[in-house]
Amino acid sequence: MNILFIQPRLSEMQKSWWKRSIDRAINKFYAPPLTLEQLYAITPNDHDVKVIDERIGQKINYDGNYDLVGITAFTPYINRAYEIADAFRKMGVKVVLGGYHPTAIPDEAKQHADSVLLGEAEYTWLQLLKDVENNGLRPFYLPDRPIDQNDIPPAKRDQTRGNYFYAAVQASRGCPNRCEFCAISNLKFRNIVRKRPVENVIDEIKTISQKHFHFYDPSLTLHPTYSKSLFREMKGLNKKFTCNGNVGALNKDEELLKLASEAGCTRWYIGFESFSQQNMDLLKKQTNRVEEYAPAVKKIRDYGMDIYGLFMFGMDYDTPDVFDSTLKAVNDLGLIAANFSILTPYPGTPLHDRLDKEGRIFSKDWSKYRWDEVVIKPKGMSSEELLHGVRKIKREFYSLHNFSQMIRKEKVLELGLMDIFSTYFFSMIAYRFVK
Ligand code: B12
Repeated sequence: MNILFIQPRLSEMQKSWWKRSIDRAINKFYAPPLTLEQLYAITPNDHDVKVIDERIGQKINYDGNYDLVGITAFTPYINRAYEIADAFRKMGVKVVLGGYHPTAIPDEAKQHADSVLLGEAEYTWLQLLKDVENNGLRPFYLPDRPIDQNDIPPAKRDQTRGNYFYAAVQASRGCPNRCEFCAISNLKFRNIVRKRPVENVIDEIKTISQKHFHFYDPSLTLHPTYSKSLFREMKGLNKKFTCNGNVGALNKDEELLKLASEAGCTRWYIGFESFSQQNMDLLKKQTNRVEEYAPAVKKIRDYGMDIYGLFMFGMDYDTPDVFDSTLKAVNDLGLIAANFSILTPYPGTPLHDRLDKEGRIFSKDWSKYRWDEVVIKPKGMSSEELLHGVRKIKREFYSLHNFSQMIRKEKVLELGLMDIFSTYFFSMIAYRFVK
């Protein structure tokens, strides 16, 4: 069969060409489409596969004689995914939707697709292909067991590698932590951490042509023993990488930090979320305790790595002064890159159910479910205060004045100009001028 896999763009495109160009460049650096590369890899070789990533400006050919179109989408991309799906179906082409949003709300997705594949695809996709060939496509496919990590082939990158400055790899899937807002651990089977054999991951990394890559694992601190053996084997591969991790483990385990650094880790992405322990308790994020933020950051820096801090606003204990106090606290930590988001209740999460019950979700326009729009009524401030407060902290954090202050801080300059450039300036352009 002739199969097309699509990563849609956001439904609201940036209007001016320069904003669109910067958005594309950011995706080329930070967001290689591992989902499509993985779907391509699990498709048997007797099918012809084409991979399209709209986020980097690639165009969909609606006249490509495709027998089957597979579209991936998490929530902010779903409206555009539905638009593409509707267009192909009008032409009589079969469409399958998959990914986080269709998995959370399969009945909604089914209105725009011939079939919805829920959860991980490694087992069900093969069955689905056979069913299409036999004209017996079912409306829904759901795996009956978690995917054995031995059954994950290396991603196929021959169509994508030339387009992205960074590559992406996944060593493990799942997270047991059940943070209230998280769309991973609250889905079936995704609350079980599954680790790919280290040798498989190493073999895959060796095939990557780029020097830099991201680990797309939910967190590489969930099983430190596993991560340590992975990092040990990576030493000498001459790669640079970034990954996600949690404060508690990073603060406790210096051996992990040392091995990560020796393996080529340049930056940990950490979801600090809030400087209020009450908020953290409410979010049920037990992996990070506020009192450990500063020592953890210091230790990571001591081992020559950088930190990208992720923060959210609009939690129940946030009041209008939270923006100023957070800016001060982030600067005291000495972070040079951070993202400030608005709490968003993704479908399928306990946060969504709680706020929905309390009548506090006022928009279910999924295109607004990005980090920069308000869809909830917060408790401690108005929705407008939340929106303007987040815009203000982004502006102030990424101001030249703030940058000149933070660059003087101990250890920051030791990160090297390239790291400072790639973290700080990209984020500044992204958050101050584009988003
Ligand atoms: C990499 C990543 C990104 C990248 C972009 C990746 C991309 N393709 O666009 C970046 C860093 C840009 C990003 C940004 C954001 N992200 Co993000 N991101 C991820 C991450 C870490 C990995 C996703 C991934 O590629 N996994 C690897 C592949 C192989 O797994 P997979 O996608 O699950 O695919 C498998 C199955 O789901 C299935 N499948 C998936 N799609 C399809 C389609 C078909 C047709 C079929 C058959 C099967 C199928 O098959 C695959 C193989 O089994 C996940 C968390 C995680 N670890 O999963 C969050 C995650 C997807 N992100 C999330 C969010 C919320 C965001 C942001 C809105 C966050 C924010 N506040 O800034 C932004 C939005 C970006 C935007 N432009 O608006 C949420 C999504 C929740 C939701 N319901 O939408 C997640 C789940 C994180 C979380 N903890 O909740 N993200």
